Amino acid sequence: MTQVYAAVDIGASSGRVILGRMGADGPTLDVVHRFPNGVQEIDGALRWDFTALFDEVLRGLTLAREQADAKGERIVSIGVDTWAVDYGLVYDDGALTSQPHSYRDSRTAEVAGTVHEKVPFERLYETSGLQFLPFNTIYQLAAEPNLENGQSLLIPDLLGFRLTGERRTEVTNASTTGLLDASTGNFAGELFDTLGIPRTLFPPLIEAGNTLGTLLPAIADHTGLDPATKVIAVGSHDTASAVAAVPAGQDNFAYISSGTWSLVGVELHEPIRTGESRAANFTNERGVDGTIRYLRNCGGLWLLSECLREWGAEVTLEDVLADAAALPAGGPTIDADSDAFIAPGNMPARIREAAGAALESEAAVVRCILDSLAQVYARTLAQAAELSGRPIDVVHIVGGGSQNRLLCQLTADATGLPVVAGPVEATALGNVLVQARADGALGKNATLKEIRAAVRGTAQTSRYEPSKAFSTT
Ligand code: ADP
Ligand code: LRH
Repeated sequence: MTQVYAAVDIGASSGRVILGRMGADGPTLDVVHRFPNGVQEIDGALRWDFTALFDEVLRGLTLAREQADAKGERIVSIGVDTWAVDYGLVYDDGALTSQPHSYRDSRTAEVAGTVHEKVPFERLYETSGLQFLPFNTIYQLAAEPNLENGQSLLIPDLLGFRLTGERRTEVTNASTTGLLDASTGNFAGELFDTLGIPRTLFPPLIEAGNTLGTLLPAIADHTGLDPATKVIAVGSHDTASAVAAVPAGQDNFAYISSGTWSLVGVELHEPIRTGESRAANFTNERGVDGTIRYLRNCGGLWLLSECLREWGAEVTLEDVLADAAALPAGGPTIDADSDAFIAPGNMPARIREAAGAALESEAAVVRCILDSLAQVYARTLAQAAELSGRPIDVVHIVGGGSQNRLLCQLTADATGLPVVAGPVEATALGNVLVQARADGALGKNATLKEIRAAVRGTAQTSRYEPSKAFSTT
């Protein structure tokens, strides 16, 4: 019976359940279920509807099992990844205290100062190496009224818990809390103590590639899956899985994981926590196999998707991108990376105001967003190369944004570097390949290089050459 792997991958804008197969050339994916995701106003705050998301996951796993059955295949394991930073608080019996807050909720606006009074940001950075983002878990926890009554499970860990009954904190995502020591890869106990966070708030760590558990009987019954189906810890931070599947064939590559956010940087083996790095607000997130993603979380296609939400069904992504591509270069730009764009609502007006220009058509607003993103990418990649001492020969763009041909070309032009765009579903590929490795279908000791070579075997990519001279100054 052919072995297949189910990847549950939920981004801030949509989720999917995907079946991954290992073929002779490399992995192939079948999207069996897609569903929308987004922040919602629930009980007076911006939150995720976790109950609805879990229902979609179960529906997707049921469809995946039906599809596998129809082909005479067996789902060996399931891996779960989602966006980072957010968590659900659960009581001892596992029930959620409320729907999880979204990182876009304004509750953290006031708390960073309080946290930094207890532990100056310089010290936080020396320990965790995490860039300052007002919504990092460490600040969200400071806004919680009561941490004594339960446990905090990061969103993919919460899904894993609901599937298996096992409580763990997967390391790649733990590194986005601000509470992990970047040198040791363990929780920084003294930070918990100084900030008054119970050391037992998060369950014990688990590394990607290890088995979290098998399905709870009720989940097996509901989905029709074999109760022996494993849930494997993958790079549960979606960006960790995406970067594991960047189809790079050389060392000197940079990546942009392009979706709601743009995660822009290079892969290293040791964190960089110098004063210059802190000043440039670069982050050291943990990747699969102990790698370090040295990157900046930059503004992303949230700016565009929020505009489309405002404009309604009459303006389609395809049409507005075609119109934006026809506009001349050199139009107004904004700082697409500004915190001013984190909150939802009224995005076109906020962009026009920041641009100080009328931007009369929708296409002009879109062109402004994309020119501005390309500018941010060029600046960030130049800094990444300088701060890390690692030259960059090629930029890989993966994720939904790799389909945006205008943005890919503008990025090549602004950076002066060739851009290789795709695969779109890099995150799910990284998720599936870590499962396939754990199962032995890829070789139990396969390195990240070998994982990437497997991706290259089947990935659909497009190449964009820079069309003008490059300058980083
Ligand atoms: P996330 O994981 O953060 O939810 P995705 O990686 O799914 O994000 O990327 C979503 C983004 O991809 C959308 O906001 C949209 O801008 C872009 N995108 C999706 N489909 C296309 C397409 N056909 N052409 C251009 N851009 C696209
Ligand atoms: C992308 C992502 C990113 C985080 C943000 C909260 O989906 O996980 O890496 O910074 O969401």
